[in-house]
Amino acid sequence: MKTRITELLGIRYPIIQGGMAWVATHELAAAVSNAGGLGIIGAGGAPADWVRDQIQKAKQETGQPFGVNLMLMNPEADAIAEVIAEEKVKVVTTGAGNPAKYISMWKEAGVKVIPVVASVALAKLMERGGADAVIAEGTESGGHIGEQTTMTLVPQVADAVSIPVIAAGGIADGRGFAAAMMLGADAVQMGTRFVVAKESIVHANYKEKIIKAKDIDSEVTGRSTGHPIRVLRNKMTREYLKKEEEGAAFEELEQLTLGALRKAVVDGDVVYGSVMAGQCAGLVKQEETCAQIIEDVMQGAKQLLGE
Ligand code: TUI
Repeated sequence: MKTRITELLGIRYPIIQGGMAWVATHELAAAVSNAGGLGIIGAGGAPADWVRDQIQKAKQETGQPFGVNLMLMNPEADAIAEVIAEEKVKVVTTGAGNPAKYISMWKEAGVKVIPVVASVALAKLMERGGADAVIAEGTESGGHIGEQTTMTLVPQVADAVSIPVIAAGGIADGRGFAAAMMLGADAVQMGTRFVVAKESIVHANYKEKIIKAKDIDSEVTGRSTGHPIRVLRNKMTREYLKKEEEGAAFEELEQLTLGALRKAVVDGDVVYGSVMAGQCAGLVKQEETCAQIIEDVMQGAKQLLGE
């Protein structure tokens, strides 16, 4: 399937893997790229030298284009932005902030720039600043989220900018892909479904928790702190939401979540850890290879879209 995004990035299928902190390592990114999508290494809160090492490993594992996601709240964001330019990574996506100050450096290095936006205003700002495309990410997503739903955000962003739009949030199968195209998207980004991929290094407990999740099993922690994060419900979220309701201080809440994502992904502690996942977790039924996931999404979409 050809779209403005497959043309822009030189990839076979308009499917991008979310740049998930701790989850989106070189193993997952290379597997997605080798399967014809765009794999992304998630810098998350990691140091710059870790990101460089991941990029170099991915270059060994795939000859296809791949990207890096820069989470803008990372204290080493400046250094990581430079690593991305130095390593001439094909694509950078950004999240949880405004990447305007890095765009010219990346463009000069030939890096395609695709910021995640959660509003029309930021999408327009990014287009004016030279972004090559934007990812319009709805509140159905896992992790750090905005307020708008994918259903409302994607068409409004598509109307507001002339660069390609990638839809994210709630998309896990061919139906979601087809719907995103109908909303005006040129590609989709999927996170939750790729967490459960065979090539994903995530702990088996985390994958199992996603596979077992039902429609109503995600919750949003941190609305009161200004950092809303969608995760699957467990002991940690129950405690967190109770404390939040009681008006707990930022520091106390931070204490509950500090290192919690690592705990879930690496140690498999899905009781006290932060099991970030989107509302589409209920659509994810089994562990499959990245190639099987992409094949399934594209097959389903092609039937619906009649292509
Ligand atoms: O970034 C994400 N999702 C994430 S990042 C993350 S790591 C983390 N861990 C603990 C605490 C905080 C983060 C987990 N999940 N998605 C992309 C995204 N960006 N979603 C929403 C936004 C966004 C929101 C507001 C982007 C820009 C924005 O406004 C920026 C501005 O300054 O105008």
